[in-house]
Amino acid sequence: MKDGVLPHMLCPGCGIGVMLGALLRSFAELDYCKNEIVVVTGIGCTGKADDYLNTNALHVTHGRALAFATGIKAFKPGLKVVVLMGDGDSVTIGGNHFIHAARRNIDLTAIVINNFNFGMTGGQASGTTPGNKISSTTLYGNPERDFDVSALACVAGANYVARSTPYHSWALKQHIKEALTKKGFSLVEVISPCPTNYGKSNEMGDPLKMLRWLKDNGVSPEEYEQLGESEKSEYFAIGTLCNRNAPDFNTRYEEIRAKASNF
Ligand SMILES: Cc1ncc(C[n+]2csc(CCOP(=O)(O)OP(=O)(O)O)c2C)c(N)n1
Ligand code: SF4
Ligand SMILES: [Mg+2]
Repeated sequence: MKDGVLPHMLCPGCGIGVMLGALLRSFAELDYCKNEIVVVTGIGCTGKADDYLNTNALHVTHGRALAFATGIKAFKPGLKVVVLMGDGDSVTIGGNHFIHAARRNIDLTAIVINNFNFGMTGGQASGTTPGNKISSTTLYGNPERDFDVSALACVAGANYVARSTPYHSWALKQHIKEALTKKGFSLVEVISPCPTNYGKSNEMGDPLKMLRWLKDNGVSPEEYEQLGESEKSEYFAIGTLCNRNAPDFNTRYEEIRAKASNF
């Protein structure tokens, strides 16, 4: 942990701390040694998370965490690479890196805190702010539609995709463990409260009410499929959403290199 980072910078009711707790418990339960882990972060409230870790860490430019992480994994395949990003970092400013990391099926674990806005800079709309919702840049409602972060990773080629919330903290930890042990690109999307910006702008109530919203509106993928189109915008599916075993980038690269060396 860095000097001077306590008391921590997170607002009361923020979901980032629960994600961090679940990640640390996952490392401990999997018996990972801190020297074999690299945590890569971008910029934002989520991007500050590595301040509280004593693993190897790389804190890089906004939207570019997956590009740096790809480089680490390509050249040091033995390292366990974990990337912590906000929705702004991952699928807004960094959207191109996100789809290509999933398409390459590079063997790393991305954890995306989706709080539906650019939290750190005052609650501007991001690529996951739902249509009609209020943010500091869409004061009368967002005219755009939002990305489904998990669906995007799944169609782009990720091997493992799960969605959870800080309310479902035990399931969140289990998904992180599955993601960490899965070969190939794995994503855990964490639908997370930002009471200070998104929650306040959209009158979602205090942190407790926001947690209740996560409890009530996170449903199983089967239940979600049964919902009508208008209801779907109010609910979200939680659980494992995609699970396959396609060969990861490093495996394919080594196969091709072996073929090339036979010429
Ligand atoms: C290239 C660049 N553009 C914009 C910024 C300003 N900036 C810093 S943090 C941030 C918002 C981060 O939002 P998100 O990734 O969703 O993380 P959160 O704070 O919500 O956890 C922005 C826009 C920056 N630092 N660098
Ligand atoms: S601004 Fe939002 S995301 Fe950032 S620490 Fe506060 S509650 Fe969390
Ligand atoms: Mg955000």
